[in-house]
Parts: sequence; structure tokens; C-alpha cells
Amino acid sequence: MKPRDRLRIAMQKSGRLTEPALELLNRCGLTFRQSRDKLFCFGEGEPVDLLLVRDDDIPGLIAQGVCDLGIVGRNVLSEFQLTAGTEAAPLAEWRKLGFGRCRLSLAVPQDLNYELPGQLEGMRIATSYPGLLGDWLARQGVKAGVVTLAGSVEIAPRLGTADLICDLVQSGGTLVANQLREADVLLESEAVLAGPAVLPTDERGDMIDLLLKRLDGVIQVRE
Ligand code: PRT
Ligand code: ZN
Repeated sequence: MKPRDRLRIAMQKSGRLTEPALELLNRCGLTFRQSRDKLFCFGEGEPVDLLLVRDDDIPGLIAQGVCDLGIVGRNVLSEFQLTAGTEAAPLAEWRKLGFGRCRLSLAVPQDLNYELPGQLEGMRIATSYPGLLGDWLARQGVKAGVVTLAGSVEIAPRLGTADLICDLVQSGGTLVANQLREADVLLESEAVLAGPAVLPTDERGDMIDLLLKRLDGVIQVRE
């Protein structure tokens, strides 16, 4: 692949992370001209462009070298790291960005009295994060069934397809509305700047260094 002379950052096209990610990049002095199809945004001042995609695609785009960096939830990055296989280029979390905070938690029906992970032995757990859940269960030494669902995980216990769930929680409102109770936290998440574990040493590496310095300045002012 011909090396690109512009940096390309992947971020969520439309969702919870879109606005805060754009605002953060703006504060780093980066502005973009939005293209008509809104997949690609050309950087106006600096040689830094954006690719607007589904958040789930961001780690893969970095691993393939299509993008140099990405702004994505730690939950999505960690799931990719656990499930991508050894042939995928290793990724790293370069900065935590302080927005999009949530947690990946186990939630049980109100009448299930959860105290210890050992109780989950033989139960069925619905989740969109089979990698993170499987890793946690293995570390707890618990064998449980993992039911992978793309969405609407919270209704699985009522449908009878699972005994409990493992899903993202923020306010807890969704759990309450589905008569579920948060029982254990597997991962504390927020938006992070993801990139290859080994950063390039060419001009793009210099641009990444500059961006990281600016980010540190912006994040420090915010804290
Ligand atoms: O289209 P695309 O695939 O890009 O979007 P998406 O629907 O997968 O993602 P989106 O925009 O919902 O979330 C993007 C990222 O925001 C997630 O990967 C998390 O890192 C982060 N984030 C922060 C959250 C939440 N808070 C959150 N509350 N992602 C999802 N939720 C959902 C959760 O799944 C549950 O259904 O909101 C519900 C729980 O919220 P509460 O407040 O009721 O607890
Ligand atoms: Zn998604």
C-alpha cells in the first residue's frame, strides 16, 4: 500500500460519540470540510482527515491500516482485541478521552439473588460482548452459556432466551425499565483514542505525536 501523506482518523458517523469527538478534535485545532456523502471529511488546516463509520468498524479499520487512529469506546476496542485473532495487527489505547463514560455490567432479574460469580455456573447470559464476557467468566473460573445478540439484549430474560444479561449501563434507566438490577461490573468504559500498538516512525508518526501533545493540553485544561 502506498503510504498516505495525510493522517486519517476514524470516528463514529452518528451516535453518542460523534459530537464530543468532533468537539475534541476542534479544540485540538482541527477543522473539517464535510463531504456530501459524509463518509469522508477533509481536514482544512492540517493534513488530518476523518472517516465517519459505525463504531464497531473502527478497530478493524485501524488494524488494517485504513485509518491511523480512531475514537471509540473502550468496550468496542477491548472486544476487538479479545476476538480479532492473532493475525490482526495489535492495537493500543493511546489516550482516554473523558466522554462516553459507561460500564459493561452483569444485570440480573430483580428476583435473582446474585452475590458471587460462582452462582452463574450453567446459566445463560445474553450479551453483545461475547469476548469481554467470555474473558471475565474464564478469569472467574465459571462455565456459563454465552448467548450473543446484536441488540435489545435487555429483553432476553423476559423472552426466556437467557437468565441474565451483560450489557452497557449508564444511568441504569434501561435496566429498571426491564426489571433488571446491576449485579457486577466487568469493565469501566469511556471513549479512547485507539491506534496501532506500534506507532509509525515516518511523517505520520510525527503528526500523531503532535496530535497527542495537543490532546494532552486540551484534556489537562478540562480536568
Ligand atoms: O451505529 P453505531 O454502531 O456506530 O452506534 P451504536 O448504536 O453501536 O453506538 P452508540 O452511539 O449507542 O454508543 C457508542 C458508544 O457510546 C458505546 O460503544 C459506548 O462506548 C458509549 N456509551 C456510553 C453507551 C452508553 N453510554 C449507553 N448508555 N453506549 C450504549 N448505551 C446504551 C446501552 O447499550 C443500553 O441499551 O444505552 C442503554 C443504557 O443506558 P442507561 O442510561 O439507560 O443505563
Ligand atoms: Zn455500534
